Amino acid sequence: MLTKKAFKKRWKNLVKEHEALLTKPNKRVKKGFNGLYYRYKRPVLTAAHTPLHWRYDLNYETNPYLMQRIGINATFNSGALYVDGRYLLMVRVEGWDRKSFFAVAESPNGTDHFRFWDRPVTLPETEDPDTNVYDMRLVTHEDGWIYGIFCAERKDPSAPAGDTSMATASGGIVRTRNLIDWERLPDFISHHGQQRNLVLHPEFVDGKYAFYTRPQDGFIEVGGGGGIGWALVDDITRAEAFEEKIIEEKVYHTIKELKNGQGPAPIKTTMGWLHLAHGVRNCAAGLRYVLYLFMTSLDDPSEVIASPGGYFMAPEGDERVGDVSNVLFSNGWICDDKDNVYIYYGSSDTRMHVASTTISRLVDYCLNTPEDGLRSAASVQAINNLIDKNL
Ligand code: BGC
Ligand code: BMA
Repeated sequence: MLTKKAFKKRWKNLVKEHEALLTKPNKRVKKGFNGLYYRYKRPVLTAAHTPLHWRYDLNYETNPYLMQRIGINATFNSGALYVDGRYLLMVRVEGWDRKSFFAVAESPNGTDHFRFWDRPVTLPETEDPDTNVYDMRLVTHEDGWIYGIFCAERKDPSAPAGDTSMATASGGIVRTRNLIDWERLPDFISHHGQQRNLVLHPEFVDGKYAFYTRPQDGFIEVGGGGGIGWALVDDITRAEAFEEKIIEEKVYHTIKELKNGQGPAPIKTTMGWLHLAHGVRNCAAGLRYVLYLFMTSLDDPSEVIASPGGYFMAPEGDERVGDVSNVLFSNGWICDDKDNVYIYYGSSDTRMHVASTTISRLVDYCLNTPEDGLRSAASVQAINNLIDKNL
């Protein structure tokens, strides 16, 4: 065991290293800029950013080796909210024990100096306790509440004895005024199977709460139909979708061939609602997750009015590797009061990044990127159209 002096010295070093990490400035990467968005040099959050007092017992008597008692494995897939000039992330934090939970991290500028609040979120449970919770979308609704919509995962009660992996995914709902005290509402009831990637639309539609859904036949497989759905709900304290209409389908031989899901809640622009989503395809190396955009109508947010073809962001460089490699996933973005957009995305279920852009760039991208023609010949045609304009 350490001497008291060595204990103190080791602690001082840990704090120093941690502080150095938390205060490192981040820079946009200008090299290779594609006109759409800037990536940043460093991830905004990693497991190492979590507070030392979540992981170490600081008492010499009970932890004479100054060992980590609790380990954090990853920080990823964060919801995001802009409140009074503060950039808040609702981070999916995963421990060494594979359980995810939520914790708020705050930055003064959106791109660096993210720091976790002192305690993770104490999320109330329903009578049917969640095994695992993840991917919270934060939405300030026009009803005045801040909602957190997340995936609540439980062991499938119909799993045969010995099957320790069959699970169910449902839409969990909490609400708060201060991001500290949370009220848990009953899980979203869907008559179309399991739900992952449930998202609340920020405004009432025809006087009702509107949800983007993602009905799926099984825990992983979306199965029949499939895509991003739309459901109206009378009472959010007993949210039940009697009808889910698919507004944004999965499509053969595209970036969303296997499944897709709404990312964060859409952003309202003068040209329509801007949506960020993820698309998944299956290949020999496993599932590949990329991010894409689309727009819906201001009059009817369930009507798609722009579908730029292909992906908007795909895993690059170090982002490609992690616990679940080849994954970019986003459930949070922030539009500040100057129309700057910060897209927060997790890479490979391991760490959090930011990309910055503006509303006008995103709208231009959506309205002027050719749609996916769905065949190789159509892709060549789209390139030839551009060449004809240019030459
Ligand atoms: C994991 C999620 C994943 C889901 C489907 C869950 O157990 O926690 O990250 O999206 O399985 O693969
Ligand atoms: C999904 C999500 C994410 C995750 C992804 C890849 O289904 O809900 O949490 O990033 O799988 O594992």
